Amino acid sequence: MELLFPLLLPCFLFSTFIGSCAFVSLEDNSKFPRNFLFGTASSSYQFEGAFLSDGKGLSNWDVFTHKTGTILDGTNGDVAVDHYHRYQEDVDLMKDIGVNSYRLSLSWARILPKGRFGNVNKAGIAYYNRLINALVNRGIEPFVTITHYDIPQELENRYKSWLSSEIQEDFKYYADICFKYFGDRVKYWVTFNEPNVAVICGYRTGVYPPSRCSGSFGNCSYGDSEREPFIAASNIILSHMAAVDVYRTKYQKNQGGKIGIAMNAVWFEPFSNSSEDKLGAERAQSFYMNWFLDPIILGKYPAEMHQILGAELLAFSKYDSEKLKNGLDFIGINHYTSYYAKDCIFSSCEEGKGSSKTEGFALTSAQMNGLTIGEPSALAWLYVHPQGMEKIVTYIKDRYNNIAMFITENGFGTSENSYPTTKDALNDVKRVEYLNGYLDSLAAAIRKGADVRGYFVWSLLDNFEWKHGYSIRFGLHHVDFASLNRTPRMSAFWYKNVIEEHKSQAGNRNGHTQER
Ligand code: PNW
Repeated sequence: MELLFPLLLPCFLFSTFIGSCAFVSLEDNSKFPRNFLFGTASSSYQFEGAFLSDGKGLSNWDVFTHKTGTILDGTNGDVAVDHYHRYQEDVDLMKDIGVNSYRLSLSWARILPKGRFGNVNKAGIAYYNRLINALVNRGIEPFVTITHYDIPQELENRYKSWLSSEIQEDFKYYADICFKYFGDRVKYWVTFNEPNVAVICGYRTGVYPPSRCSGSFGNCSYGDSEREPFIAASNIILSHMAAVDVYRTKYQKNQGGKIGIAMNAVWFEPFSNSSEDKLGAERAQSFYMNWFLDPIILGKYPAEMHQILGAELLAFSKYDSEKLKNGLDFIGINHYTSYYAKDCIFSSCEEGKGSSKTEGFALTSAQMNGLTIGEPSALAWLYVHPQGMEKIVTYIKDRYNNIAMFITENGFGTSENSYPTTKDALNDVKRVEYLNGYLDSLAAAIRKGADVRGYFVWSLLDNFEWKHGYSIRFGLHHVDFASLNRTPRMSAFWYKNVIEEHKSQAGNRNGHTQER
């Protein structure tokens, strides 16, 4: 937190002379804008359970986890943390922490068990109404993701889901229903969670459903790792566009909400100061995050992608490009980790992950030539590098003209095995250090002008962590997976303090603060 002081000083001097500061008034020492959303995040498949209750259809994740060998600890989300039945208790836990927002996702198969080929499941709508009302009644803003990886299996069976342009029609139909039933109370919509991860894991490495990949990219029975990710991505981008179009033309004026997308955002640090590695890091970003954000905001894929992939990229038609521009109201950023990036065009890289044409001929890794970017964690992909938060937010701010941003996820995973007893598991010092460091780094970006309007910790509770099942825990609350009892960890108390501190500082302001 001390880190901020040197950053505040010039602004303070400046404001003394001309009366106000460019970004946030610093008469107070508040680190975040007054109406900042502090929340926790979750997703339907990882939290709800009740996988066949009250008319819900099967999702792609239900089917995938029921196959042997797909999930490392052999578990599935049939029960998960039973949020479906315990949401009221969970809203109480949020209230105890003092959050003013909750990021949740809707299960498409709970609302439309067979996509647009069947009826709306009224019991599914009723469940989300109960949950949304419980939140709103307690002053907690629902921040709703329409799809967080799970889709009706029906769409996979009928036409191979994201590989077919038919899905655009289905997604549009589903999004329309969400706006219609919940839009009177939901003011923040996220169309997709991490489409870049969904596409890479589903169609390049094949470790998520529909388990498609080829060659050295993974071990799948079918797929084409060099082509299919780009087909799936283009259908997701056009589906996003279709949903935004429906929201803007039919609902936004009356309902007054905002709509965006949440990307997995890794900071790629050039491995050396050479211009080749800097360009390599730039390409890594283009092939990972800008791949989706550029078309949605700027109307076209990054130039590097066109140069390297040519026709395989499936460029958008002129009509779609025009429609795509300015296709969101805010950018959701899921940020956890940073990697080094190294050029593989001018220098030779080892064959394998990260260095292929499909990844822009850039090698990305947390460890390079004996250097590690930060402290490792229980997860092979997560390294602690708090500076990355300020850097990625600043990068997005500069590239997309400081469009409104939300940190839709940030969190730290621990392994069940690292704690011998539950008591130890509650004493999550490492998580507190991680979150504290990343939040400080975010505050620095905001002080320098980034328009970030909220921050969500992943996650409120331990939950079903995809490939890792229940062996990796991300919760501010520990969950005993046998009894499903929830117990707050040290990090829950830390977060409560952060929010209280913010409230008292924001409350002490004397009117010089710029409203956001
Ligand atoms: C996110 N990476 O996934 C998801 O949105 C959550 O559902 C998930 O539980 C959470 O993060 C923790 O894993 C990620 O490679 C997938 O940097 C990949 C990465 C980060 C997050």
